Amino acid sequence: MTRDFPVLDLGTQPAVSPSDWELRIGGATGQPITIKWSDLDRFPAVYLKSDIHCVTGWTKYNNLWRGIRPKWFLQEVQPNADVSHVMARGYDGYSTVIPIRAFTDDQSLIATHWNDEPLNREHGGPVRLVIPRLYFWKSLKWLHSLTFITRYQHGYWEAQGYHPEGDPWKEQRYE
Ligand SMILES: Nc1nc2c(c(=O)[nH]1)N[C@H]1C(S)=C(S)[C@@H](COP(=O)(O)O)O[C@H]1N2
Ligand SMILES: [Mo]
Repeated sequence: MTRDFPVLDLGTQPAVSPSDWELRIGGATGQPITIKWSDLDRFPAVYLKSDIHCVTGWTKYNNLWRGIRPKWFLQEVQPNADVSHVMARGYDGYSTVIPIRAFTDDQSLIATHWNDEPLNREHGGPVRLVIPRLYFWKSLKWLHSLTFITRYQHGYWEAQGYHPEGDPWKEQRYE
């Protein structure tokens, strides 16, 4: 199933079962919440086809992702008006920073399925982000928390010189 779909991470692939999975949403919001797997049913699932652009040069076209739209979450969480970015953290300790506009883009997903199969552990299951308008390092695997922030901060790769935005069409690879 993962043929021609490279696996890239820090070297640990946390095993998180759907029943253990938790997503903590907080930061600059009046309404911090924790979301569990069964809560995802409250939101409509959508299918989106998108391409993967990795900063190291590979591209993988026509991935069919299934998940829920980040902007639907926001209706529950109500981030403050001055929120500029979301800091996403994974169960492996990895983090990445995403401009709020890219996070709420219609192409973005909190994904549970890839090509009609539940997301496997290697590719970030049970739940990962898919932010197709940005380079793939922003598509965080093993999603564990989302923190709304009002000023840019580095995530893991951004602290090592990757670009704060990471727009493939502008070739924003490194600063
Ligand atoms: N939690 C977590 N998410 C992550 C990473 C990571 O190390 N940990 N690596 C990023 C990088 S650099 C890339 S290129 C993609 C790779 O996703 P894939 O393994 O599904 O191809 O995941 C991104 N999301
Ligand atoms: Mo990457």
